Amino acid sequence: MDINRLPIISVLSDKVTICQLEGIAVIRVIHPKANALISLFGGHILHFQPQGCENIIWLSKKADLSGTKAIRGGIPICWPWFGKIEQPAHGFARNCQWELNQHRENQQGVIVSLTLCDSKKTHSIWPYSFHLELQIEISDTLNVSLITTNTDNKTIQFGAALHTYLTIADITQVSATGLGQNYIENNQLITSSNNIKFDDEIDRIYTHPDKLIQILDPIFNRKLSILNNGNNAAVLWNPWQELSKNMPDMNDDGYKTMVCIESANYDKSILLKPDEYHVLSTQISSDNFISKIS
Ligand code: TA6
Repeated sequence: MDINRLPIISVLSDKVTICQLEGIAVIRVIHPKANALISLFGGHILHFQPQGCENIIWLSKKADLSGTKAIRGGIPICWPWFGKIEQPAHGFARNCQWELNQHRENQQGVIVSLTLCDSKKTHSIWPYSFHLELQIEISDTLNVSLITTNTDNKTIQFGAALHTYLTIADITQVSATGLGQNYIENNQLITSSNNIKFDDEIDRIYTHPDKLIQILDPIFNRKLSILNNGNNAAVLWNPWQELSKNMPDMNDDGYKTMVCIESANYDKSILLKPDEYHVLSTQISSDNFISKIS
């Protein structure tokens, strides 16, 4: 996708523009430090490309951009739960229209803040009042923070994930570090000190990850560093061939060029009393792989 050619809806500054991408409105950032696209539908980051680098965030070529279905790729906001604990899968925040709260910019980059509050629609799914703010800092690195504030008069209990799809050159050639040895897969708790192999579908909740997770990509000659905070797990997902074929919004070979590393609270274990808040974050950066290890 050529983000320079999107039809413009309104201009916020010479670097920040609201554009139309098929059925959704997106905030387009074109800055000397990095370019980015953020969909107001879902509060969903679709693109992040520091200057001089390959795009870091993967978006499916067949993603549904009509604004009626969750978008395949980018950074879906899973909230107020992760996975299929309840319906809809991964919560409702990724299917809601978010508001642009404010944006700020300087020579170092652009900060965009989006908000989502409870509504009649959200109360029909989850009967609590809340305020969500998504702070997105676009610079050499991408910093994403999801701030949940309990505006209800009862304690709320929830989970969340920043379900990041990362762009890689070839799934069979990458390796991952920092995920730890303990994970849940197919409802089983597994401990393994073996290196992670990418040769089949993988869907794991790592329960004791390091703060820093890295994806080493020798073909793109880069190391993606993911620094998570406020999470109790890191999720690793690649659907592989068969599942990709069965997903209408994924190319058959889409699995080859993506891997999900998610900053997650997978089990609805966050409790917030009225007026309390919680911050879940992820910071993503790219370094030259070869030069750093030599
Ligand atoms: O985070 C991994 C996962 O929960 C997988 O189980 C897989 O289903 C994936 O998310 C995508 O979920 P989605 O609802 O977007 O199809």
